[in-house]
Amino acid sequence: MTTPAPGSAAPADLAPDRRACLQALERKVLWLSSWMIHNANHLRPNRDGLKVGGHQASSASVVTLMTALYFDVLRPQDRVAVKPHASPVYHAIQYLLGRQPREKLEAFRGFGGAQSYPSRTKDSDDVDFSTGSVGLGVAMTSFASLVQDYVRLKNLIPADGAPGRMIALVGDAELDEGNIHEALLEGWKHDLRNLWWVIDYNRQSLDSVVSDRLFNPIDQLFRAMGWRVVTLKYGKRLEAAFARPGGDALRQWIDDCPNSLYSALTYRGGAGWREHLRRDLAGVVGIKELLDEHDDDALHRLMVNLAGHDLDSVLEAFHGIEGDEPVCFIAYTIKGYGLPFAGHKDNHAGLMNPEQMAQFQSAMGVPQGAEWDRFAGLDRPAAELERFLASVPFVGAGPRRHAASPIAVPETFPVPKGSGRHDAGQAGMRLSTQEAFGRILNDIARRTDDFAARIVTASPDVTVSTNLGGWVNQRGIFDRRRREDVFREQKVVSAQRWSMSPDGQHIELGIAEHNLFILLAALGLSGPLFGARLLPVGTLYDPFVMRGLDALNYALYQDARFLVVGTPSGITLAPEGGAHQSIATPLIGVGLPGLVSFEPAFADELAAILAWAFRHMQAEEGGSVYLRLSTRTIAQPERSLTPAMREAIVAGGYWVVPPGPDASLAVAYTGAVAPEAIEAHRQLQEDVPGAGLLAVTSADRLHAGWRDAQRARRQGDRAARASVERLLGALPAEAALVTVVDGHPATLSWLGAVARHRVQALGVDRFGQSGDIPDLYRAYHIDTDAILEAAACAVLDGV
Ligand SMILES: Cc1ncc(C[n+]2csc(CCOP(=O)(O)OP(=O)(O)O)c2C)c(N)n1
Ligand SMILES: [Mg+2]
Repeated sequence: MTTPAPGSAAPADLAPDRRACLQALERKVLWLSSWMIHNANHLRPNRDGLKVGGHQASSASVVTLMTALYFDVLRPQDRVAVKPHASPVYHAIQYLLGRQPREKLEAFRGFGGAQSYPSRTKDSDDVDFSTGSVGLGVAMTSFASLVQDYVRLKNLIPADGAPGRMIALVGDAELDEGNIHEALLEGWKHDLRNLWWVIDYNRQSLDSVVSDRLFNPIDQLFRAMGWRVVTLKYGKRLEAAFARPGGDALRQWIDDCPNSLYSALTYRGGAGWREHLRRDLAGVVGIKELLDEHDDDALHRLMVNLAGHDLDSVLEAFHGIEGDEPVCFIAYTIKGYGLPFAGHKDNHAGLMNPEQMAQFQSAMGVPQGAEWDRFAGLDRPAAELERFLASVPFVGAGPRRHAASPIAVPETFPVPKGSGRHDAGQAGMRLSTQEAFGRILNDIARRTDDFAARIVTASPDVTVSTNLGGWVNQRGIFDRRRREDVFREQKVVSAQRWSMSPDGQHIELGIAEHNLFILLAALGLSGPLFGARLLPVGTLYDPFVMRGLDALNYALYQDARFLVVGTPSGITLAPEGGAHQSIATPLIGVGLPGLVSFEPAFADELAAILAWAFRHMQAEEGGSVYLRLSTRTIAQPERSLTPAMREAIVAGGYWVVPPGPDASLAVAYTGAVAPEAIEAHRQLQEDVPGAGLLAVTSADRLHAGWRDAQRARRQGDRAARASVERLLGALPAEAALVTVVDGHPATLSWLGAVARHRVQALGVDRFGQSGDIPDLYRAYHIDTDAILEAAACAVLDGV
């Protein structure tokens, strides 16, 4: 895609009154962002004694950059991730644009108010990407640009519109986050376009001043990744001073000035600058004159005139970009610029005290009582500013969030047949849930409908080993350019065909799991971001869900919709050993909001769950879905699921063998341990007549249903009953439950609380190790004998 970045009017086109309006608004954004935080901390009643907080210094740092972007440079199709602690700046800008009511600002950091960190779902003023956990929003822009290419190259959105730029406003310390580097490398592989990262190079983090000359490695890093780097260092006033006699020495002095000293002098003000320049540049022709011409205030203003606070420099830099290559702007700024604690190393969480705020208010010319006024204290008439704001290109085209119509999902998927040998004593052919998943996708790949066309898969270098190979062979790998499969051309025999083209529907990633989840976040927001709904499916080894966990959490926090498959899982992947065996992931599945998790045992269950999942991913009140699958091949039941059975599977569980009226025991199992549970149950029949066998396909769904029913009853709906309550209501109250799962036992142990049954909870709560399934199941007490032992204990001893 070579379409140039849109809307690049040269700064010369900027009529003088527009520049004046921008300058006035810049001032107002600084005021409002500071006031919003002050109001939250000092003027709102505080009921709990907690510091409310907010970041006046971090906000002040990006006021000029964000003023230039939002009021001039951005176009409606652009999408922005704002560094989390600049949330007040974002909300102030939206308020000025008439897209955020005053009450939200007054309630900043309060319940129902503007959020502490920009939130797509909780804020009402059109946040493009949520931020908060530093680094993730930045990476999100990379993957959003990949998704934009994906939907454009496939003509899923009208081709006539210009592509948007995906823009991140990045804190300099944010670059310490490893996920940014993972995203950079991955982005290089995918030849990303239309991506801007604007680094707020204020040389301060939370605790301290960052290392000197950090810009060097940053510059080199981005260039090495194929980015263009634009450094905005000195503002127009300093540049003019550099052109005077002695200017070179002055520039050299600032260039050489350690970050800490520059920050400290910024805090001290004019006298400090004077003292140092007089001493360090004594005898340099022109310096004395320069110092004499400037009083302390003027000298201070000159010395802090960095380009990131110089509107003209910033506009020039942004408008100077043509073409669609990724650009990194290193914008020199000062943390707390324009505020009394500018440059102070401890200013991250610093707040102006009431006296400082009063002084600031008077310096800003804002009359008492007019603090929320959009234009009070500005040197332009309100009518002119209103006219200017009405002409801001960013908001010119109406709502920026797209509505994307749902994709019809097939009612059911054919259940893949097992293969291999019949097991003695066990009916049906053998199959693993992972293989069944691959086969169902393989079948979907043969479809010619829109449903199949909208599925996009992704995997961090485990495509083949998570059984996506068949799908990829048919649907191909996505790449902006067409590339043939060299092995195939060279007639090297392989089961995998890896041709790449813009038509491909699989995005192959490097190993970094963070990237998978952030890509899923971007793919899962393709509808609202770009207007084309996608059905993303990501696969990874289940233990490595933990590696990508913050990114998964981030994706869900933004209400991105996707299906993630963790496979293989548990100690069941036996010989691979403890480092590859997941234990806590079932609890992650239960614990994460916005994610419904399932762990089916059989292929027919999986088929039913998948059909539901693709609908749930698209439902208004739906969410994402997580499947925990296994490579263990187990005998498949010979049955044909009725609609009621499918419903029960999706609801979270069903009685394989309902308990008899006098049953004293039931065994409840999840996932790959089904054969052990079935066998234990068979052996129990003689001694414990009427014992039940409960299949739990989703502890998450059962638990959520239970909580919903409890809440409904508290709210007066006395008849509300959860499916798990109906299921366990069939088991006499004196009976015991033995639960078993290849994962943490807390996944199922709560079942005992539903209808007050005694519980023996089996599961894995120690790190695993290499072995085969019989050895490991025995060692970790999830084998048939362990179930029988637990049953005996429960029934005979009553514990
Ligand atoms: C993953 C994560 N770790 C820690 C934090 C806490 N934190 C918030 S801002 C910050 C420092 C950020 O410094 P920088 O990116 O330079 O931003 P500045 O405030 O200087 O603009 C830290 C450590 C966080 N929000 N996210
Ligand atoms: Mg910083």
